[in-house]
Amino acid sequence: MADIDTALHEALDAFEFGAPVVGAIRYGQGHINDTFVVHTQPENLCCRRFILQRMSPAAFKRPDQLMANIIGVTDYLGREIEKNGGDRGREALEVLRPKNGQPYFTDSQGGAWRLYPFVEHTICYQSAETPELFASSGRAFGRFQKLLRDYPADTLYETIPHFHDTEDRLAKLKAAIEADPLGRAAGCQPEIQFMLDREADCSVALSALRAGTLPLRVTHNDTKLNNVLMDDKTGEGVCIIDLDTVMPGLSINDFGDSIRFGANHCAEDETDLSKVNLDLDLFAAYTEAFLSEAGDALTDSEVEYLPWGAKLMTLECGIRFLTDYLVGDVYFHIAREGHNLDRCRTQCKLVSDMEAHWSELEGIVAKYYRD
Ligand code: ADP
Ligand code: GN1
Ligand code: MG
Repeated sequence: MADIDTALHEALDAFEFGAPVVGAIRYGQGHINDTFVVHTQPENLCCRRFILQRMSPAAFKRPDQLMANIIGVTDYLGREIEKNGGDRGREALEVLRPKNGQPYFTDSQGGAWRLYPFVEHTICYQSAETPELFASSGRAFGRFQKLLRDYPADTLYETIPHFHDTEDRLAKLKAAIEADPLGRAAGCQPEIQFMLDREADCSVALSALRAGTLPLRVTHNDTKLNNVLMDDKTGEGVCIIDLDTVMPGLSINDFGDSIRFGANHCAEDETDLSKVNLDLDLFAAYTEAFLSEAGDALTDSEVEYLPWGAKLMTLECGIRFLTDYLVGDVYFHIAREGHNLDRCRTQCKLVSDMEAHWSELEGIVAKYYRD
């Protein structure tokens, strides 16, 4: 059994913080990595903070490749931000190497740890409190897409194979239903049926990719609102974080995953489904903002498929939560029994809502394209 406290102490010894460490505590609401904020106390100066993370062994089999991607992308973003007159120390993550000079530290249990400066004077929101705030995140993710437009995609490793391969996600769900190792399938038949009824949908974006209608780009692939840090005074997006899944992918998925998580007023694990509704005003605010930054870099077909990005990311995430529930919650961190099933149910509700409002979604996208 992995002992995270022992490993954390080894990691704290492995990095140079430049001042005494006064504490390290769990931080944030990510579902994947083990994240700690480290407080240090330089003499006669304010406390300096760092983000120390153990990369998830369940999600990432090759931390060497993962960190090569992140170092390549953060260096590139930093240079582009500087060229545009921005502040690279604040607007791009910076990988801080361990004392041994490697890109990350491996503890005695095999865990891989990395360190970033804490980006201060920012807020990480868990829900879009206003359309303005959500729009700021849309501009930030749109800008990210644009900044990486010319990044050499062939130098990126695929950190999680088949990450947004929705057909493969459905196949894995079917395998989990078949194996049903914990006997949980009987208790979630409506959710299983919901996913199986949408088998044809799972191929829509992939068929467009195979047909050459949608191009592969360098994308973030995990564009939740809590993966962008917002300025604590202006509310503008400052820094895109959680770069573990920056890989060749579809622009519509980056748009779609933001909508999935942010265009409603509920937490992803809300159990009162009557509260879980797609908010068309939030959808419109994000669409306008995202297109204002990324629009020129996208083709007509990509823009036309944006509603599909929203629906497919939501459907796929529901499939993933359900699969993880069936196999015993081995991938997403959970805080209670049935947590992944609760998360799956909110995704089903949002997919149904998107289906019910499909022509409105298309109309909003058309309205803001080259407006
Ligand atoms: P996960 O993959 O588990 O979601 P993240 O990289 O998103 O891990 O980090 C989890 C949380 O930690 C983020 O949602 C954010 O609140 C916080 N965080 C991560 N990196 C930084 C940073 N450099 N500065 C400030 N907060 C950060
Ligand atoms: C995970 O890492 P985090 O918490 O930002 C997951 C996403 C899911 C999301 C659902 C690497 O995101 O793909 O959409 O949970 N990240 C990975 O909330 O699997
Ligand atoms: Mg995250």
